[in-house]
Amino acid sequence: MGGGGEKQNMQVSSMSGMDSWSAISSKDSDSALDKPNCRRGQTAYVSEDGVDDTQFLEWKRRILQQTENLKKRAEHIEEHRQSILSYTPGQWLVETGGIKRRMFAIPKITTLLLVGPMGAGKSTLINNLLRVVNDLDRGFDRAQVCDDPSENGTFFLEEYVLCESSKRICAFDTRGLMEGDLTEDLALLEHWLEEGVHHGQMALRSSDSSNVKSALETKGRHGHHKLSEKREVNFVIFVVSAVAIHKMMTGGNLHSRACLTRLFKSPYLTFKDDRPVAVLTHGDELCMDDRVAARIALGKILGLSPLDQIFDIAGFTGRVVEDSEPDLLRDIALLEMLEYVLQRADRNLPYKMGIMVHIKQAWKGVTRLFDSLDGARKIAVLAIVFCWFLLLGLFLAVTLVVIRESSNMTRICNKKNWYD
Ligand SMILES: Nc1nc2c(ncn2[C@@H]2O[C@H](COP(=O)(O)OP(=O)(O)O)[C@@H](O)[C@H]2O)c(=O)[nH]1
Ligand SMILES: [Mg+2]
Repeated sequence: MGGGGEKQNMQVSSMSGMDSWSAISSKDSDSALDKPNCRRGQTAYVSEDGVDDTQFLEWKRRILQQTENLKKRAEHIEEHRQSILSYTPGQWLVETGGIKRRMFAIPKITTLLLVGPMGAGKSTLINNLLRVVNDLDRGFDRAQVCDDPSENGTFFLEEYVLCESSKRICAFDTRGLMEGDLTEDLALLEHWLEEGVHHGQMALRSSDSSNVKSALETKGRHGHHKLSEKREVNFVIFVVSAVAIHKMMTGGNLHSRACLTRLFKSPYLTFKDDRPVAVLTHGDELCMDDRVAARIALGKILGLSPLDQIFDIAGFTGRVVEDSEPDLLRDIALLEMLEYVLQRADRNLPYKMGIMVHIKQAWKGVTRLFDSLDGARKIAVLAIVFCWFLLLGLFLAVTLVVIRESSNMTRICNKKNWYD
């Protein structure tokens, strides 16, 4: 993948539309303030987090500078697309510490997992990635986008092959988080990251209403997901809506804020020292100051620098909005975000496992399955296991007796033959 030093660091932001950016950059920024929710000058929540006006203006200046740089790089968008299209898993792997390339478990396909709150824009992001990587027409939709995700969200994990020609990169759309018990969300993350993911796998929570449960169990009854290949997750994209952050901070919703932090900081989402990449969506619905403030606030919540690892990419939603994001800026930001993620995925590839690790993993899986059973089922399983061991013991004892008897018989026959 090409690119200079700046691109390697990928401190990039697509930020808002070219028009609204130009407006903000110029002295008269009123044109960017016609949007609902606009709160120019009301960045109090940023101040609460210890960012004073001077710091805020500095962040804003740097973010605007990033956008200017991004505009320049957009001239080479085709090179970025080609570098993604020619990507092969392990391309960015670095042999260090005497560990050779052959010692890494390089997958056939690099798997990215999109996680985040319900309605954050995960499915929209997948559609946008598919469109830009494969150079498809606007409005191309494959992942199911829901205007009311609580009614009809993503309940089954869906695999999307991002690069249709080479089939070397796939992304999984997942069920929205932060709609119920946080411990259940954390358990889902642990399950996906530890056990791997299947296309069509159901993401059920025990706190789901009985209606949802029975509907999902009916829909997923064929268990087709077991036929699909299991994918180990290579990197995570954490999707958050700027509007949600804005509401969270202005409304002083400390609980949601704490939940977001805990989810993001789940050790299962971290690959060695690399945290997931964060994508900030819905920024097009805010005015510039609020958008910058939301990005700074997200950096504080997740413990990231607003300029590093937070990609502000408002998704193309198919709706005709007056000053919607210009395609070119969004597309280059999407491609650069993808390059960043692929580099991180390759750098964190696991080592090939020895037999003992396989046994340990299998044992872990068995104990986890056992723990998930209720009391009566646990007793039944223990009884079955006991009977199996009993039968095995009996079988071994009988086999030993038979072997001993047959060797005795052979000896007697041999003696008889000798006397004869
Ligand atoms: N304005 C705007 N709307 C978005 C953006 N991303 C997603 N949406 C809308 O937000 C809603 C939820 O999006 P969806 O992708 O289904 O969210 P998911 O639940 O995380 O998969 C849909 O109505 C999308 O059209 C964005 O960046 N800007
Ligand atoms: Mg979705």
